[in-house]
Amino acid sequence: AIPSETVHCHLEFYSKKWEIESDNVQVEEIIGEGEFGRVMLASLKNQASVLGALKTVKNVTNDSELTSLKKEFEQLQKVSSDPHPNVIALLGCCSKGELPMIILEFCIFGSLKDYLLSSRLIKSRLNSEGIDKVIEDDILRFSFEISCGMAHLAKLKLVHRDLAARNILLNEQKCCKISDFGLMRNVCKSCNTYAKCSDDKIPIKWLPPEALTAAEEYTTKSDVWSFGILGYELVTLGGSPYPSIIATQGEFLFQLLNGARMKCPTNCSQQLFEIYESCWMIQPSDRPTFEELSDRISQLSLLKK
Ligand code: ACK
Repeated sequence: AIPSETVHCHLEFYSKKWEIESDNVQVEEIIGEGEFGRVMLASLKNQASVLGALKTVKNVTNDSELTSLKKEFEQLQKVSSDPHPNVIALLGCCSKGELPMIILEFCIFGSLKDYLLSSRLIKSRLNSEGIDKVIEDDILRFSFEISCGMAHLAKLKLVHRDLAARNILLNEQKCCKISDFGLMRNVCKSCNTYAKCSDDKIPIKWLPPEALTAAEEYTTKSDVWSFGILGYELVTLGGSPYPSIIATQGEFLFQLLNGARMKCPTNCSQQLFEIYESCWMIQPSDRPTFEELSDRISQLSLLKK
């Protein structure tokens, strides 16, 4: 039964299966803060030495923050019935505190984007903070893991909508974990569409033409396009896509429809880049599936051995 004595009970976050008593959650430190909430490191007392990443809202009266967290909780629950090593796992939730919280598995190395940028400074293969100099083998492994995790989300009919290196987390084994999926965080409240909004927070350079037009047909094949852009982030160690294009959403769409695409960076093998390029077909149905992508990437890894 739902406890009635609690003043602050966020019923929409209550789940018998997932509820963790707040007494069993010890907050250690703030890890990050974004527009859509706050992330903290927490230790879970009832599960010996388990660390979790606690996500909450910054302002409980802000509906869009609450909706976003709730949506994330729902999506994570869907995945929990069929978990995957490359998709972030849900550990629990707390509905009874002042702020609702969800608890995710903790990924000590943070986002792949930051990891790639830090690795640029590493001269030898290993250093004391555990950040490696990223070589082609790592890029192939990251690509493979992300495509496997995405194939799994696609199988569960979950569309990510913001697949980018900033939303991939690395755990202690530097294993990729897809996070922040299905949030629709880019939906602009004022105009209520994903595509038409002129808000510059929309990551237009990760989006395919169909997501940049009014049609707003966003599917798993749109995630495939973003996977190709993530590939470019990998091979440039956290570089920004289309570095030479400064354009509004409309101008950018026009350029894509006229065939503007990123070129293979000099340090990247042509075979690997061709895999990422195949994700940038105008027609969604001409793009590969995530299963095909993981097959092609694993073949390339085997060829190298
Ligand atoms: O790049 P970061 O260190 O990784 O900074 C962001 C910040 O919180 C805001 O999203 C970090 N973060 C999010 N989820 C987790 C998690 N499960 N484990 C570790 N860090 C996380 C993210």
